[in-house]
Amino acid sequence: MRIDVVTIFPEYLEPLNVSLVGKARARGLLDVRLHGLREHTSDVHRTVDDSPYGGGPGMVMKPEPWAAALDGIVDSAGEADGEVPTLVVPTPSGRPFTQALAQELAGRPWLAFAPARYEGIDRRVIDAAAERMPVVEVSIGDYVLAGGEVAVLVIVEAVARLLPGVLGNAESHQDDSFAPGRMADLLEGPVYTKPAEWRDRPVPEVLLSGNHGLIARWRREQAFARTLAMRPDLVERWDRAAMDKHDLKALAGLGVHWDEPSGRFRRRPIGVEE
Ligand code: JEB
Repeated sequence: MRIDVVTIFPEYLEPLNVSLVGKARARGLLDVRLHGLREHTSDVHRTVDDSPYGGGPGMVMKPEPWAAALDGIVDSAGEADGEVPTLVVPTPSGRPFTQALAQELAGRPWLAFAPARYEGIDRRVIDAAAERMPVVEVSIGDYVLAGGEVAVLVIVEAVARLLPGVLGNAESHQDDSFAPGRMADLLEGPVYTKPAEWRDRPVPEVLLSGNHGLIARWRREQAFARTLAMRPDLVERWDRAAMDKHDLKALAGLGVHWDEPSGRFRRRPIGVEE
């Protein structure tokens, strides 16, 4: 996969040289190219921002440097003409970034990222780009950052680990909490390693039992309990057909039952006794 990033802070993207993404690049699985937005200005001050039309606080990123930078990236496709990147624009008003979107992006051969600063980029840049290439405006969560660079790091890491050959078998992501399939919508429970006892805290005995059926069942119960505690909103997405009799018993112990009228699992209301 090829990834281009246009930013006024290329140094903010140094983490792309490290760890999983850095290794994927070194192994030739990922071709990451950083571009300084100010290289595409023509005034002595290398200006990338201006005051907003209509007034209001803050500054807005000027269209011309962005257009020049994006033109340069699209033109760099060269002989592979007709090839365009998918443009990913981090913004607090974007589509929520999820594992499903990470998988969608991991299926594309070429991504270009446009992390902004200030109050964002002049809208016409995104509208014009969308006439030439797929554009996805993405938000990494419901909190406010000062710019899009950290969002790029998040998205690139989530996408890179899905690329063929990037993760070793030992780090397989088949059971990830949000991956589609059996474990979808279930958070992972606790994990332990040696020593078997540490500061008077033993590892749960079942994990040392060697009984793999029992271990799998215990882990699943832990996952149910964890999901209920941390993400009760996920409970209504649980699939009845994915539960066996052991699951239903474990869930009953946690106060969760299948509700036939609504066709979903429900938490027993608290403070309401028969
Ligand atoms: C992303 C950004 C800003 C209003 C307008 C601009 C560029 N989940 C997220 N929170 N914040 C951002 C984001 C994502 N993805 C984000 C790009 C920019 C914030 N800002 C600051 C804040 N409020 C400028």
